[in-house]
Amino acid sequence: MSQVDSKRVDRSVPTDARAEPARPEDGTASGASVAILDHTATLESIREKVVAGERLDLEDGLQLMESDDVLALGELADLARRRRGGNDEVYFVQNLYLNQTNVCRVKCKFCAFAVTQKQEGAYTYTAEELVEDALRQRELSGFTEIHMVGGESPHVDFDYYVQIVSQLHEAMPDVHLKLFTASEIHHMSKLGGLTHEQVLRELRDAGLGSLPGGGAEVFADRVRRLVAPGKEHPDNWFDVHRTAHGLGIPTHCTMLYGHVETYAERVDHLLRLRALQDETGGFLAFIPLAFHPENTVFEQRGWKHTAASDDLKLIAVSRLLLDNIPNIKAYWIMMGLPLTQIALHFGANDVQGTVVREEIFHAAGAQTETEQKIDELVRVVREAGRIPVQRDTLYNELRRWDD
Ligand code: V47
Repeated sequence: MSQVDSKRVDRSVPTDARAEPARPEDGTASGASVAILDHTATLESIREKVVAGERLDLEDGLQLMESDDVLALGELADLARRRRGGNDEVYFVQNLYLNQTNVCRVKCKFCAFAVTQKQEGAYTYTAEELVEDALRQRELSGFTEIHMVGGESPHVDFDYYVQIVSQLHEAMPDVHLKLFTASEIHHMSKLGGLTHEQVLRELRDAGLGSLPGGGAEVFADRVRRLVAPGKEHPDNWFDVHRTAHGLGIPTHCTMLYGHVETYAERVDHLLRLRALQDETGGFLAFIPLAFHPENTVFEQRGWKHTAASDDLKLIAVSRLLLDNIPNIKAYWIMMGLPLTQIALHFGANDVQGTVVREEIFHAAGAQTETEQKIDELVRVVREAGRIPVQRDTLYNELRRWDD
């Protein structure tokens, strides 16, 4: 049984924890059984809700995840997107990726990027080095955003992060700084003996513009215990994002799928994000992140890259359930450009960015380029029958190609 098949019959959020990631063939299917679904009828009742503008619930989410009718899911998601005001525009941002350090104390089992300070290849850049690098890159491409995430290094202090933000902001005041996952913000609060609010206020005052959505993984305790036992509790992820939204700092949100999570745990994750968005409205976009197993313990245990059908399903179901998050990103770095084009017909309306120099997915086996030029992204979006729109981080239009 494949990893994906193993999830189809498990509709509960399991509570048992295992010390190690399960082998694919161990799955979560044992003993469970559900009635064979009449997929056509099921999707028809969900379609009626979409057309009526009714919110989908947990049961709907499970039925969507369990459906093998990927084309029908895509069509439904595109319908939902359009009924909520979406049109043919597809966004991208011109951005530079930086990683301040790959040194990390956490040792998440899905991660091929992190090292310890003593390992070969460990690096921690100073604020000056990051500024110098960014300025050099800026001569080559006129990015409007810096996206930076990194490890939770125990060998730096909170001031290190403040210096990074303030020096980048001073050197490039017109560039939006989208820096540090909620996990890193939580780490800073520990380093500095500060609350999340104190950390975020200080970083915002130094020039931070928004937060990326990483660190969310899958919120279910069972999954966290299996894939990221050393990571802070998901409550901290929510507290950081809720606090950021309260301070006027918009954020992104993610889900890392395709490892040990069940369909029920995916739906639970999406509904938790939707609930916070109801409360704050601070999420700009959701980005499903497909697990890349290379150079992780999962590779040794037989895990493979997610199937294209699962990637498309994730895009579609996210669009259908996250009725209050305006943008769903098809991350070309993870799915490649051809599948990204199809994802634009499955509910996605953003292809992330030009992404100069991605490291996290490439450490874990991504075969995609590490950079796309604007011309190439424009071509890809156009060939998919959509209108390319270059945006800034806050989704203001900078340029469009609709001739
Ligand atoms: O939290 C780590 C994921 C995240 C692997 O907000 C992996 O626009 C797949 O935050 N296979 C960090 N995923 C990256 C991140 C991000 C990326 C793109 C866009 C945005 C955004 C944010 O990367 C981690 C984890 O969930 N990750 N290792 C891996 N082997």
